[in-house]
Amino acid sequence: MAAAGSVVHGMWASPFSKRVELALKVKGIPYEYVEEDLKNKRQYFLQINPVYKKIPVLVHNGKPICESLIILEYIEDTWKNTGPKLLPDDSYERAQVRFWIDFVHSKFSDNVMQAITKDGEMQEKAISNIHEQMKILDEGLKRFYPNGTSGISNETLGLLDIVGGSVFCPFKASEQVLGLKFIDPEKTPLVYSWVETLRGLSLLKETTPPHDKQVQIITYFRQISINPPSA
Ligand SMILES: N[C@@H](CCC(=O)N[C@@H](CS)C(=O)NCC(=O)O)C(=O)O
Repeated sequence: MAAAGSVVHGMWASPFSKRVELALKVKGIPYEYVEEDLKNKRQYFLQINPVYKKIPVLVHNGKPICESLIILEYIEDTWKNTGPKLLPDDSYERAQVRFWIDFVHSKFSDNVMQAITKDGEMQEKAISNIHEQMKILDEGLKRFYPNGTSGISNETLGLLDIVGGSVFCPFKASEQVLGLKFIDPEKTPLVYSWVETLRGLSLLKETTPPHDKQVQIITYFRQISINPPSA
């Protein structure tokens, strides 16, 4: 018989697995966490995500669900009446939230990785993309926070906050390693105050990877990408 309960298979530095943990915590769903070794994937892990072979995977009552955004929707569907609602009731509003979730999910992580692992023109392009997308997001967020972000709390976090928090709360580590500012209080004040509010919440503190450990891994990635060890 399949094991009852929820198991998150993740990796400590991954915003994709952190957002799944955060959603379960917001809902108050107990779960077990299993750290996967992505350099040496075990047979069981390949069985639960045979298509993409990536974390996160949520195994609920023995059944695997893959891809972070699909897992978040599954959590909201499965525990609709448990804890706070993560999506609005109105279908048009839900579509708007999903649109900006997709934007945050798809526009930043790859560019930050490029900024960390490249130099010269490629790095400049990635940094300029990040600044451009931040401005677009700043405009987009006005719909959700017309009166500012001070009302956000552990109890009112929605899916957009969960995805935004997982992507942007760890940004300080990349900013420190690269000596840059990605989230500028003057150029994108709403994104800045959103992320600062999220950073102040205990649930985000619990699910954001430790700053020093992130600085270490980002510095390492940058070093091996810019100056690969000679064979
Ligand atoms: N689209 C996926 C992305 C997940 C992802 O990129 N996971 C990375 C870790 S951050 C991974 O498992 N990489 C292992 C590999 O590519 O072999 C999601 O949203 O869940």
